[in-house]
Amino acid sequence: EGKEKWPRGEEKVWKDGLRSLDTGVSSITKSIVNHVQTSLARQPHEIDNFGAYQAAALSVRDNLIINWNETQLHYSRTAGKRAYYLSLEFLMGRALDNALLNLGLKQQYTEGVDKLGFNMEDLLAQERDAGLGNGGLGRLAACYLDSSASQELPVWGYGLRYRYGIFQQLISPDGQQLEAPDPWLENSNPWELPRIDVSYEVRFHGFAERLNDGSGRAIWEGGQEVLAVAYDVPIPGCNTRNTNNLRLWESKPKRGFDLNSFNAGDYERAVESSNSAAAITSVLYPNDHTTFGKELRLKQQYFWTAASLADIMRRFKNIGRPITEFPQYVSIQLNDTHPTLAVPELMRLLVDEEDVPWNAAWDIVTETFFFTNHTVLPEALETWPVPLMEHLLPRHMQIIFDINLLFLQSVERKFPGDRERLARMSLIEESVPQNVRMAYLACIGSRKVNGVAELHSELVQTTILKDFVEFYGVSKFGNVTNGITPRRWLDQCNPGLSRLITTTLNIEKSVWLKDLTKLEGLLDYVEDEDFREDWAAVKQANKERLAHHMQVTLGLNVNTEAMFDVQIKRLHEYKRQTLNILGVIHRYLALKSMTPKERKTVTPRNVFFAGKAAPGYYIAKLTIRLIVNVARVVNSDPDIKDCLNVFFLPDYSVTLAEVLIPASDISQHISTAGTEASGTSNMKFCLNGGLLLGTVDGANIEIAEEVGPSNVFFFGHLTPAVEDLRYQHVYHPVPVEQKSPALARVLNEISSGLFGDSVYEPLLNTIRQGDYYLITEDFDSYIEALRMVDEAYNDRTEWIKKSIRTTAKMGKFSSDRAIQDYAQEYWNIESTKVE
Ligand code: NBG
Repeated sequence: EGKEKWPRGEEKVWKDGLRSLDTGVSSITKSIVNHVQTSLARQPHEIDNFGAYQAAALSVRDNLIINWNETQLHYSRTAGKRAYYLSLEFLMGRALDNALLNLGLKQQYTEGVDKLGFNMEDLLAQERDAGLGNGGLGRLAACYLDSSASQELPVWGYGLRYRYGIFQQLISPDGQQLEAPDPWLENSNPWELPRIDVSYEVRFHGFAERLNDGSGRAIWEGGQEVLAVAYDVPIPGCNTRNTNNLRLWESKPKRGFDLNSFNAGDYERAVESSNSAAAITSVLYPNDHTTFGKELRLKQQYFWTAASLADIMRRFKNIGRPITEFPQYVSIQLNDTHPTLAVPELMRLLVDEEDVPWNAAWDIVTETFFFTNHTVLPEALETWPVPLMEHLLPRHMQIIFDINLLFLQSVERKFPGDRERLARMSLIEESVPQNVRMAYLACIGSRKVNGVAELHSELVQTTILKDFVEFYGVSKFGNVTNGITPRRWLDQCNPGLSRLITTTLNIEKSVWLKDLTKLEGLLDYVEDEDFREDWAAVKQANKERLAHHMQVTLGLNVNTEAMFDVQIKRLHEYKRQTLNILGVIHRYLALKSMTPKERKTVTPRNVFFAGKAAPGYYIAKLTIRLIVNVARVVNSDPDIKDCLNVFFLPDYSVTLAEVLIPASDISQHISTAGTEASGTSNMKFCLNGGLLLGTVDGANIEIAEEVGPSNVFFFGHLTPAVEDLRYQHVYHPVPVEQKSPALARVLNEISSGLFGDSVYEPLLNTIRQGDYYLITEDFDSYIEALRMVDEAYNDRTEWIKKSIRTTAKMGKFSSDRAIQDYAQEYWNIESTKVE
């Protein structure tokens, strides 16, 4: 990175050898053929779609690398402040289409590929998703990378290069989720560059000995050392040469194997230690909103933060500024608590290795880090057992105890004698064994703490971090409402709508893609009948595209005249897919009790579900099973199948979302109020002209504020009521029959075996007893909201107007706005364009 001088040889010869970007069709076809011939070592006559995809991808990668190099040189030369986004998950999806669109080369490559006898769509379909994330948190990180590059901001992502991404979901005929591994790197990955020259040693275990010389320093030795090797993934910006970097670490044994064991004749033991090093980055943990406390997960977290910080420190040192200026050149965003070990790790680097006095080091740390919280669900707040941490990271445990001691002393000074407060705020939970509270460590180690939507940020400040707000004051706490990249989530996934918008607004596509508030211009055309017809035709084509996809991949027939009603997200009780399927059963029962003539007047409806359940989440898996069996019964009922169909699409992914979202008329975001921090698919659906059916939760609220209350369908209790209602359910339970007879009837039909034998009782009992997620409380208003959706859909002209108004008002939810919020309010970095 950033070498300026020609180290050897003749400058002119070097310069003549440098390649420039491919932009013309003929240079593109040349480069593709060249990759077939050399990189792939294959004959033109035996190239199939996959080979052609690989060659095209390598050719695009060449362009990305040229831009990447220019960008890194530019960032080093300007030596300005940089920001780093530390995330254990980056849910990137496919790269080829995104790269072509951002480079502005889609048209040329499509023509080139055509000349070589291939079809671009077929090649795009060859690519495997990079599924290095669970859901919203990981996809948010991916959207932020796209926006950082597009906004020409010097931001790098740091993550792990998992050999296996999120598991592949299979659904057995009786509705059980089965998990298969996702060996996404199997056929080689053209989108990464191995950097064998960039590697760091990371230590585990061993002994930490304090020097007790008043400096706070210690020496940490022994244990196991593992190598972190960098793989770089270029991140192209939209309509700019700026190409940022996502650096992913792979773990490797420091030496091939343990020579001592090998010489002692124990070959197996020798190889074992190398296996344990490689295991660190072997697999993405498939849990979301919950932590298992597994040692390997903690190893991943430290391995990744240590390598990333070493790399950031090395880059900072290249600038040659004194260490106290570190925060003037570096901001680091902690994406949830997963990278919190970066706080004690930076303390260790500064105090033990750079000889910075403790207090000065702490000032540097607390100027450098920023922390985003992504959930207030209590079961999701990460803690680690002290004995485990002590065993794996003895020096970090010491540092955490020291941070805690000094912190509690300052709390004591502010609130003298308030013992309960000290216990509440301690970084150490006094359980057996003790636990380290990672959210508190991230909070006190950071300059700013933010939530991801207005309501959520409010809840962070009034619930989980209330004491910290009282201690630090509110100015340390803020909100950055999430956003989504309109490049992938409109231009790429919905080319028809993108074209219609560009011709209607009559401006360059990249202009509105990079200033999404420009979509407001569409409001001028709401009363234009021709435009409305075009708008409706795009939606219809997207519904047909989805139907075709389901026909080809699942052999299913989908009625494209029906309303498309979609709920796609991780399976979780708080997201209430259960409420949705109970509503479907309610509809089914209502249809059954109609005469055939009455049924003919009903607008047909297709209800789509997709989403993965954490492998150990029993109730979530049972919900999938119920959905699949309801689908089986409903879709095969001759009375009903013309007015209601239910589908569970297996193996939800970024790529599947790209087909589902543009096809939706209405989508459901129906979490119990106060539980969904933000949600981001709600924004994607609305951007694509789908209307929203939701609770007053997360970013739904801000979407409604933008598009206006008459363009969304809201129902259910509000956040302040939730706590009381839960209390009543526990201490003054009222039978479901009394609360909601309609729901009681649905539950009884399930119990009586309408959808198969009695496996569903544990799921039903979560509703009948306790009902933590308040299905009973919200059921009737949910059914009423569905009725209003039906009614509104029957006035097709009005519906299309709502759809246009919704898209038009989504400007706020571009991740460009969100990333500018972070850049300006938090990181203090500036855009810098590569010319
Ligand atoms: C999730 C929230 C979503 C939010 C994403 C991105 C976690 C822990 N949280 O509501 O549940 O949209 O984060 O912020 O995955």
